[in-house]
Amino acid sequence: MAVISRGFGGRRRESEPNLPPGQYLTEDFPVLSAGPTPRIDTSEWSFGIRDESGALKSWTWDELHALPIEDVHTDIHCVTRWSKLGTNWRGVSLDTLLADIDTSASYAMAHSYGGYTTNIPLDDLLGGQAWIASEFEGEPLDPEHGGPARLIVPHLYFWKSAKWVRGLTLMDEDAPGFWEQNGYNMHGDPWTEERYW
Ligand SMILES: Nc1nc2c(c(=O)[nH]1)N[C@H]1C(S)=C(S)[C@@H](COP(=O)(O)O)O[C@H]1N2
Ligand SMILES: [Mo]
Repeated sequence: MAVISRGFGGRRRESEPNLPPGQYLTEDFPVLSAGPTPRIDTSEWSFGIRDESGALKSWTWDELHALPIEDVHTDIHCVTRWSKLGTNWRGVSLDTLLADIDTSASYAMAHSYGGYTTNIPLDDLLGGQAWIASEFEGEPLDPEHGGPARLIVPHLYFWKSAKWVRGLTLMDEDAPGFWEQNGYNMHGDPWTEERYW
């Protein structure tokens, strides 16, 4: 028995098992950015991972795209309560990028062009849970949505999915990123409503 009602421009299906608590469904793709959209040419783009000893490994756009690209079919959940089910992305798995990096760190800080940061436990970036995505629904990712490439960690609230990502810093100790310093949760699991501290 499906219960469907309309409101706030979104549809709430109480019986939708893929909708985490407190979320409503949207067919739109809202843009949520804390500042202006940076424009980064792929010829100038790079992605780097700095480990806890300070060693840096980085990839140019072409180097990144020479790695295996995966199709990702996933739901996304924003802490402002919209969820979008069944989105399609293409990107390089963080498993691939972290494979050659010898680290005992437990946390990562994602850094974006434009200055945004967000912290994520390393375990949440491994095991087929996170990608550097450059395509959405068969098209290059729009700049407003983080193009040329963004992090996606879709099992966590979407603020962890840093748009215009330029790198990760691996850390032994957890530290808060941009929204986390402003009261958002250090982890952000939508199923247990880890919204704020
Ligand atoms: N660099 C950057 N990444 C970001 C943000 C941002 O402001 N800057 N906002 C976050 C938040 S709060 C959400 S909900 C999603 C929104 O992604 P969208 O604009 O593609 O919907 O991006 C996340 N990543
Ligand atoms: Mo968000």
